[in-house]
Amino acid sequence: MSNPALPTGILPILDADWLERIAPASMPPEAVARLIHALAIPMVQLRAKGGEASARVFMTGWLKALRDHAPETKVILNDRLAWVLSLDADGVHVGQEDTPVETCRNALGAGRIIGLSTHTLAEIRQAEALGVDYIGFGPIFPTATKSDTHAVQGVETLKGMVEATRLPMVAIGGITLENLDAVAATGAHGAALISALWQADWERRLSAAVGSWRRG
Ligand code: TZP
Ligand code: MG
Repeated sequence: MSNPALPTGILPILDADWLERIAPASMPPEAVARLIHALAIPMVQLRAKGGEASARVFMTGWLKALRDHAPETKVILNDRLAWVLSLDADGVHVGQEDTPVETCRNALGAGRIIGLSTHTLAEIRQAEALGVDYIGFGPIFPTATKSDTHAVQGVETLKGMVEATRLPMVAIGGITLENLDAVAATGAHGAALISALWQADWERRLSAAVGSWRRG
């Protein structure tokens, strides 16, 4: 069952590989979760592509910090369907090659959120038929954070896709504080960011992103 009223806006992705690479000592999960709460960020995604054990430690730790300090924020796990249930997260985000949406919906029921990555209008039409709650669309700009991305879409294509569907659309890929206004201007419901947020000055970056999205 899709939910067109799903709150999105800035969708921070806490990505294990990226966080390990930059490892800002000043980024304790509790402090990050408190700022997410203060900024009333509605949804966060946890993404850990590595081995089972380290991915589970990453997701468990972040989920606990968010539950303790940002209890209203929905927490979505990238791809790890089984852990959504065992860790009691709010939903799952899957790619085209991940666990099928039908399997996710059967496991999670109507009460939890399912997001699906899309890259073409055909995939968006499929997502509509599958009853996902929101779709990701991208990469909007070149990104170095994910290597196996599709061709860059650009904001004009994004705008066309936003206009073509009623599904909430979250833009992703290469989104920065500098190009965020152009993304907001397309009418997209949200923007997911990794590398532009999680830097040494993450507090300033996260606040600025939320502020500029809400003004835009
Ligand atoms: N999916 C498409 S692009 C991307 C993902 C996970 C990476 C986004 O990272 P960044 O650093 O915001 O470009
Ligand atoms: Mg995936």
